[in-house]
Amino acid sequence: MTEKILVTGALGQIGSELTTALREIYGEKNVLATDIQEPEKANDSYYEVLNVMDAEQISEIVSKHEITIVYHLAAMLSATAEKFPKKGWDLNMDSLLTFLDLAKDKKIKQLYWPSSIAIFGNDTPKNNTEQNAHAIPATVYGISKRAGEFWCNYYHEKFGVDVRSIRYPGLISWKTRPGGGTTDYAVDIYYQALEEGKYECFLSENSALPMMYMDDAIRATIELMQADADKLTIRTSYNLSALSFTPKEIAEVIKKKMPEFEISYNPDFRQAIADSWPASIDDSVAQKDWNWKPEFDLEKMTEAMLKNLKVKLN
Ligand code: AKB
Repeated sequence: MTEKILVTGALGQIGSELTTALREIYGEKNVLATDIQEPEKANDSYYEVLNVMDAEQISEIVSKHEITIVYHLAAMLSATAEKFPKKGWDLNMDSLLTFLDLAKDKKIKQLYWPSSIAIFGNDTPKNNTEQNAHAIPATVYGISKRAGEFWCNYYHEKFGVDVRSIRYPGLISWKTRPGGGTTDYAVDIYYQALEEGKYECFLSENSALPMMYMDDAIRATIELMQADADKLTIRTSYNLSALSFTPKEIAEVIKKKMPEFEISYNPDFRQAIADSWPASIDDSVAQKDWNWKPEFDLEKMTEAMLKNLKVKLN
């Protein structure tokens, strides 16, 4: 049977690229893109406007399109959720529970939901943070992702729901810009390097954070969803690692390609968020369970970002 897939947040940073990748595998008309924005902004022939806070609408769309698999990406990220805590919590949590209930009631057979390195907190060991490291999140976003992980595990254990999840690090991509995250600087820096020749960073020069190029993240997501269920030992969310760098280190690699590029530092409220997150992640469980392996290092990613953005911005 051909799968019918629903992607929420399909116009977002991950959603736009994941939708394209899924359509290459399952076919154009088997992957429904949904987002809160109006269709004219979507420019997509298989698209529905969907407010993920509306459980009834979700249920209607799932039955109308005979959806079997959902990638539920719509969420409020760390920096925005600190400004709108209650809204962030409601959006990130209520919508997840709606999809978990649909899976429990066998209306869909598989669910993907992204978690984040934000589940870790100030007391978590910073380097090579392990899968089950002590985790008291310091942000609303982190609290919602940690609680969501527990809900996923609970629905799996209690009702046999096939829900799978990855704790994404900061994701770096050139097709669609991120919005409202703390790791967004590592995308902005490439745009500003090409547009202005300089960048003022909202984090301090030595703030090391785990990061990943989008191509790796998309491949990881699809590989996890296609992995044998009996190989998976984690139903909260998998640690995933690719890169770890500081603003100073990424700036140095950009400078190798653009010697005139300059960076300055003016940390804001996002510094405290970054300080509460790990600097690097141990993903040995993902490697063991579903053979995860990243392909992009900082040099290779910088080359791809500058090359593609140059074309896009011209
Ligand atoms: C954010 O910065 O909020 C996200 C994340 C690490 O989950 N990119």
